[in-house]
Amino acid sequence: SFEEKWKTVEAGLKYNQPSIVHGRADVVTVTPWLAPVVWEGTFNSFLLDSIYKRKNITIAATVFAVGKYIMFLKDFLQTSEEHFFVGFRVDFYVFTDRPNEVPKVNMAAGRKLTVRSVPSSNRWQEISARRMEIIQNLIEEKLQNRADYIFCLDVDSKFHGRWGAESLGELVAVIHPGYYRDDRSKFPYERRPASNAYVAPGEGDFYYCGGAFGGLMQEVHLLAKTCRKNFEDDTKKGIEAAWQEESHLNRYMWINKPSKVLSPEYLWQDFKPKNPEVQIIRFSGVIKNYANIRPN
Ligand code: UD2
Repeated sequence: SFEEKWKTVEAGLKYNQPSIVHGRADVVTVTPWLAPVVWEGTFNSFLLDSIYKRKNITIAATVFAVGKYIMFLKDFLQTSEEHFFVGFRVDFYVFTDRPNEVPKVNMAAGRKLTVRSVPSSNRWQEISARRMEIIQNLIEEKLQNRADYIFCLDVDSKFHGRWGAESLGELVAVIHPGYYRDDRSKFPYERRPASNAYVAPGEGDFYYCGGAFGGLMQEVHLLAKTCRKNFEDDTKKGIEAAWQEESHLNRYMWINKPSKVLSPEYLWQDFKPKNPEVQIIRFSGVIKNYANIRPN
């Protein structure tokens, strides 16, 4: 079990000698600004757990389940018990307009779930986009001194493999599984200069997911606050970015480089066949019928 293995770690960790000449050769494991790109085979999970366990940290995670998306919550929470920061203190914050339909999921000691009500909405774009405002408020009102790190995750997804301390960093972005082999001219960034989410041709590092991001509380607070303001200023001008808050997040990560980048192992999509460089899928979006689950 995790606890038993961790005892061995505490007793004096024995692990394979690290190498700086042998490693994964099929993927890039560091960005040009020297942020690690986390791929399977680049880290030792027990070593990382032992380092972070000593710090006695708390990880907060937000998830939105508005309208029919409540149906995804059970699998999301159940699989997170098996894979997401197992052995750590984890506080989930569920935002929903259907608090009575939040499923009962057994959670391990040290893990808890808080349900917060949010209004329903007739536009899915608004639900998706208002997340930044709600995350900003949550951090300001509640989390500033209560948790160290925060991850913000899409609910229509499940965990299939470890997502743990290797993902911790100041500002953490996840590479979108749909575009990482493409030229950046094909990335679906917002391309209208009038939008605050604008990314010019010839700019941009990667295309990141709106469905998973995180980092230190202060960093994610600044991200949420900035994206919310940029989104609202766009709205005043009658512009909605191509992929709502995902577009604003991509603009933010272009200006403020993430200190750690998670490979597409950390957010795959079930409809996509696995590419050879993806040795493990840790978290993946389920197949959904948009017409049946979105309000419009
Ligand atoms: C992409 C992004 C998503 C968001 C969206 C932008 C990934 C994998 N997905 O996904 O994060 O940036 O584009 O428009 O990066 N939600 C509800 N109720 C609703 C609609 C949405 O609760 O009726 C919440 C829910 O937590 C969901 C999230 O908003 O997971 C994103 O919405 P989506 O799943 O419809 O967006 P999708 O899959 O097109």
